[in-house]
Amino acid sequence: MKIASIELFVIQMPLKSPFLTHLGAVNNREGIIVKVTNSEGLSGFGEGVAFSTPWYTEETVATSLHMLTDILIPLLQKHPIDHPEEASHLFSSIRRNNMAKAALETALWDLYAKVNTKSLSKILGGTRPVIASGVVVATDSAANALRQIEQYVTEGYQRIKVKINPNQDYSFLAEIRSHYPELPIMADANSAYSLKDIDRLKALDEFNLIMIEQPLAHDDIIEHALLQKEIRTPICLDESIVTFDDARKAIEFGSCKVINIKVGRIGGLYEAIRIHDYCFEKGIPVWCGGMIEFGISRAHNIALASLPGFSIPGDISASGRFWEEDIISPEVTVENGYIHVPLNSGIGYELNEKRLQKVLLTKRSFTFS
Ligand code: OSB
Ligand code: MG
Repeated sequence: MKIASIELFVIQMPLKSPFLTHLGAVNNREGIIVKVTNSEGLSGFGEGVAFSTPWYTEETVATSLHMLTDILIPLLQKHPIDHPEEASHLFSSIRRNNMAKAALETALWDLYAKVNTKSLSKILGGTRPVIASGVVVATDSAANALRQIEQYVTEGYQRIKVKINPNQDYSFLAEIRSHYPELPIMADANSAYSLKDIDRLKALDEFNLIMIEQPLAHDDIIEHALLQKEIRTPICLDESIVTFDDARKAIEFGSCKVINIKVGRIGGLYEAIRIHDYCFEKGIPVWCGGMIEFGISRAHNIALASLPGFSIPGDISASGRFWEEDIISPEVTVENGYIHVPLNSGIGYELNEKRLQKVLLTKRSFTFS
């Protein structure tokens, strides 16, 4: 992989409607698009999924830019690599900053797939021609949630995830269930509860949720294991799983029965495959999480979700779920609840240069000798 240049594009786009959790609202999405070009003029793309502020993890767009500019790209300039897996090993000398690492690592995977004229799905070991699509409803009233659910069910989404917290759980879910007794529904708490809330969480068992995502602290594995013994609803961990070893320990302790894999949160596709393979062996279902992302990260998620262990519909919705116009061409679409896994080289979507220019805030370039 003879790299000739790397470009970073910081972009910003308004969401069609606010994304509300108990941690705050996302109205505008800032992100980083990474373009790695080799000596033959082929380009691979990655996306930095950190938010503008550190509400979900400790990283931000600014910390990612710093890590890429001052640490990760210089490291790659000093140590040329032949395979994206080497990038993952190279970056392991740097503590955390997983979203910054993944932004660059995923671009290298796309480039590697393109050099080998194979789809990224094939390169990663994907087996599914289509992936099942789920969608997230993140709003602050049952009335709004019902309106959105009705629309998404009509659009064919196979599974609905709703955001819950102690001010919006039992009666909120009861109202939704009364309208949709059979719909596959799950709830994501983004760490809104503590072990004091055990009875509150136990009461949610009656709604037959597919799972409850990250009820307790963002960095906890121990107390989730205690909670899982008390509730019937399977626990899924999101924020708590930052490395392969976190996944291994969570499964060994019984802290969860399902794992949400987000490429950015765990530092790249190599780690994602390791966690997938381990969970597959242990019979733990995984699904691909979402980060309110633009089309580049969405495309990487589609390739990843084509692996055999991704047996539950992920938070991989259409480009149009969040954006008036995405930065890729064609846009991601959902047909009868499924997204087709592209067969062409790399991520299988082109960057929409015109749209990129329209939403561009700043650009940085790096040349390799
Ligand atoms: O907790 O899964 C989460 C979005 C941003 C940050 C955290 C989470 C989410 C989502 C996924 O719920 C939204 C999506 O991209 O579809
Ligand atoms: Mg989550």
